[in-house]
Amino acid sequence: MSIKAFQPQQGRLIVAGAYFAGLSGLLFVLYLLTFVAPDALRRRRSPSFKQRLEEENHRRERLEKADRAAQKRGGVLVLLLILTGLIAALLAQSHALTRARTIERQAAQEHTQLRQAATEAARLALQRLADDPDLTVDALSEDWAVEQTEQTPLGIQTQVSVRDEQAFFDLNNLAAPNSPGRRASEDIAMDLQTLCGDFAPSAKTSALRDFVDEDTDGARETDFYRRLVPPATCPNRALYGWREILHVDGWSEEQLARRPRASAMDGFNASLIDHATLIPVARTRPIPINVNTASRETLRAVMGIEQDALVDTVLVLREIHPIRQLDVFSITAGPETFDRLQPFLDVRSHYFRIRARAERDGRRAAVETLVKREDDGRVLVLQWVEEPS
Ligand SMILES: [Ca+2]
Ligand SMILES: [Ca+2]
Repeated sequence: MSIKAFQPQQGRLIVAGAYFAGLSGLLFVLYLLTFVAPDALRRRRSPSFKQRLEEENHRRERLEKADRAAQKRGGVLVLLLILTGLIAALLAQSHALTRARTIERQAAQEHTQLRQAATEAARLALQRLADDPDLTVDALSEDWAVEQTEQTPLGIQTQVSVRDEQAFFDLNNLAAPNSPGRRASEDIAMDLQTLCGDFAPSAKTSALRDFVDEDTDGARETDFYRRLVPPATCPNRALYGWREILHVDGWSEEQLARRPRASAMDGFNASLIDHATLIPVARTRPIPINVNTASRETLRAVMGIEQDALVDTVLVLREIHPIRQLDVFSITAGPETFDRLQPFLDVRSHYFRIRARAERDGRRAAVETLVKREDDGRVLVLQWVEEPS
């Protein structure tokens, strides 16, 4: 039956239900008067009824007393159970805390051991640099350039490599003033960016020079950065690392991304971070590249994209043995070109970056340090960075 069909009959059903309830009530009252009431009157008039009633009351009192005693015992039991649970929970928490502290202490000890191993590996690399038997020339065939892998008695694997920072063109050279008659560091920086597929590097390079040079004469100096929202600063000093270059107007992660080698733009698909570096030291003259360790792209950028013959001569000569004198290029390039390039070229290196890593059971620690090796072989630490664990 649908709800609409049920509604008209609803009133009638209620009335029928009320009649039925009234009739049932009447029948119940008749039953009480006929059967229950006479029997009750008889029992009440009986002499033994009062005695039975008293006995019944006594029995009920005894039962109630026994019930109360049982309830008391039950309460004590529940309290004991709660207390036992609380003690167990406290013991479990104390055990968990002790265990967490032990794990924390073990992790700290583990990290200390790994740090010590990485530091020791870096120190040995510094020693190899200082022990270089020939400080007048540096090439990648020398002992310091060989990556070292070792295992300590504690079972820690260490790996250390030394990178010649002068194998790269230092973009902080833009902080040094250009000398008359010499190649400008901006031209090198722009040629390098062109080799990296950036064919409009002029504004970015100019902004980078303003950012790192001491003076405040330029379009992208302090005034420009103060007007930005939010306001920024122009440090007017050599940059400490790649993160800082991202604050230079026009520079972004895109310039620092590693580009795929297999590109249709063959010859212009180099990655800037593979051929440039940032040595964080103030200077009045550029820090040159080492012709024995620089990549082909770095040599092309420094010597000029049109100097392919000179670049090829360098690559051929250094294959035979490390280049000891730069004069040899005076013949290939001509004295004038050689003179222009000379401030940016060297056959030895002073700046090196050491990366040491220690590893055991998947945990590791790493240190990176930038050092300067003086002409007499003394090695000075310029930067020391520990990788957070
Ligand atoms: Ca050497
Ligand atoms: Ca400046």
